[in-house]
Amino acid sequence: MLRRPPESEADRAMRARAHAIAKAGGIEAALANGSVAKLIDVTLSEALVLGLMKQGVRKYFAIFGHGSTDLGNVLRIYEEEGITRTVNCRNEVEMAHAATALRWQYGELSAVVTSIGPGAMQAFAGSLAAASNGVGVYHIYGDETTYGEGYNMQQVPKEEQGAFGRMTAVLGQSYVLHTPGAVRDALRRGALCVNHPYRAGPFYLLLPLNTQPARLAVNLAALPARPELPKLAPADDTAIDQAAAMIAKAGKVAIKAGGGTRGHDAAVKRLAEAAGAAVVLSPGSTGVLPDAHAQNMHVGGSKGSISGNYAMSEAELLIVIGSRAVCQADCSGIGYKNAQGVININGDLADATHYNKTVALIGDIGAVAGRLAAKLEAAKAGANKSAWLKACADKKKEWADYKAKRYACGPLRDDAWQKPVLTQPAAIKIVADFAKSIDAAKFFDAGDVQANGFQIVEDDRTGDTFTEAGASYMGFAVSALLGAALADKPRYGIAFTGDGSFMMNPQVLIDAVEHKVRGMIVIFDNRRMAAITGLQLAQYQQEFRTGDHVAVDYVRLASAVSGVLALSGGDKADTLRDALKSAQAHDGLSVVHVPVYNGPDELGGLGAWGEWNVGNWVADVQSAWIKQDL
Ligand SMILES: Cc1ncc(C[n+]2csc(CCOP(=O)(O)OP(=O)(O)O)c2C)c(N)n1
Ligand SMILES: [Mg+2]
Repeated sequence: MLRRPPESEADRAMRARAHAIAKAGGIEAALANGSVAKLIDVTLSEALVLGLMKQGVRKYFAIFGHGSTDLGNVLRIYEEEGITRTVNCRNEVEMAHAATALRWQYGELSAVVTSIGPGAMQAFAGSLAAASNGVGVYHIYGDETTYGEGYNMQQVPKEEQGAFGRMTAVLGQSYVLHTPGAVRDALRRGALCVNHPYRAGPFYLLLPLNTQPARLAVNLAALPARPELPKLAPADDTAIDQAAAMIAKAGKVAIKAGGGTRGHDAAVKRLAEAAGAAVVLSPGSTGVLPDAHAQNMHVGGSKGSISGNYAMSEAELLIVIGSRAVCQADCSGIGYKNAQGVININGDLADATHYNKTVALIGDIGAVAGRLAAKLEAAKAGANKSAWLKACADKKKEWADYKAKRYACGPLRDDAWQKPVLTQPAAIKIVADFAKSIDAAKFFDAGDVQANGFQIVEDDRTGDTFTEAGASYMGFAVSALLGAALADKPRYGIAFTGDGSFMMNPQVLIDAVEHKVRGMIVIFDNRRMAAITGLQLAQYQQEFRTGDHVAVDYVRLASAVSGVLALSGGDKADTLRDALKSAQAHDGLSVVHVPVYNGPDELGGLGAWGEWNVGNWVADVQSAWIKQDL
């Protein structure tokens, strides 16, 4: 057995502090019982860990390097004393996604720790998913020394200060801890950024190699706690009355429920019913209104659905809730061809005023929608919308029939597989139904898997599907499973991924086993990046470099990792269902490989129902956009 070397005096003092905090049950309690002094002399690394703890951050995803050894030493001692947890990962993009998922799915705030340079750069790339979906996460990167004694290996090789600080500040908010005493200010800014009520995102703390071990005086009582923010809503009823009158007058009203409506299920339902509005979901808001609710028109947008896109294009009045008008969710700005006006509920001024002809109801969705719904209920404002809702219901039926026909389609002969295999929609439907039957969370990776996925899922509440539609980052779904490694109460998750997306982050095979994640990866393998093939064919009638000829045996590949159970889903619905059951019974990570069809048969896909401002569609979309007044 390795004998531990004797601990330095500084480490002993750190351990004693960590021990006292653990014993008391937190920093505040340790201060109250006097076991830890209010004014302490600590390193910047420890001050940071203490400051984050004061904001409730005790969980870390890390790949250490020479850029973070000092912080790593603090995390080791604090973990040995039982107050922080660190999981080591195999890829920084993957761990950034895991931290994003931990916050998104479980509401638990964590920090990502990297070395300087490439590790930081990779985590930074991964943080696009947090930025795009409004998810607060701390990112802590090693950074160049402040003395300029010579280039630090892996820094940006320029005679310029703070390159990483500037880069990260473009994507989120950033603070270079050039001065150790600035840690208090950095953490105050960070707290607001990662806990922002409607525009949260990544906050980057850059830790120069030489300031990490620098000592400073810290007042523990003055380290900023997590901000408690009241819900905001308009101070008077002027705009709400105006909105209520517009809704009462209009015959055809649609609600576009964006990602911001997640968790506001009750408010959306009440407002929709009071307004007599058809509700169109975004990829990221499925479940906000139960799937079977008569007013739920499913997703709308560039991919969209028959019913969702019908409601978008026919509505005379648009109520936007919690949406930042993402092009694809919004048909590149031309989704609302008949809308004469907009009511926009959002906390963010810019998002709330994105469209012209808008009555902006600024504030918390629950608070604002509740006040508006009360007015509409009193005025019976939904009473004149029955013809509209009937027309929408017919379209919903059309969409349901259209989908049912595709689910019923049996295996189709595929060129790459040289045999009949399941279609991707049929296979995804089977896995989505299975997820529902075992109450598993669903994560969707990019590509056709994602687009088919949000067209297929039939959720009844927020929180059953996590589709990273903000950045559509290939590899997100499988990496997101790792969030469960640090969750207080992990939920079984199923990652739906394509062959392309899976190979972006296969590291999760190892990390999930190491950190005891229970969950499943289903690989829908069409032997290509089919979403892009599809776009190329739709636009230019030719495929170009979106597939290869290398056959990969994913079952063998995944089986090579001890602890992973890998199975073939076969080529039929029954074999897939059996494989899912066996996979779920495994106490750990399992992988199910499903060959899926790619080709021209129209029953092999779910279609696209909106417009998109890309490729050779640009001229048409832009000429429509310039003519409309919204
Ligand atoms: C990291 C990353 N690189 C590139 C893209 C662009 N992109 C979107 S979908 C896609 C193909 C996805 O292929 P696959 O995962 O096999 O799913 P399929 O469409 O075949 O079902 C690509 C290349 C992306 N979203 N993310
Ligand atoms: Mg593929």
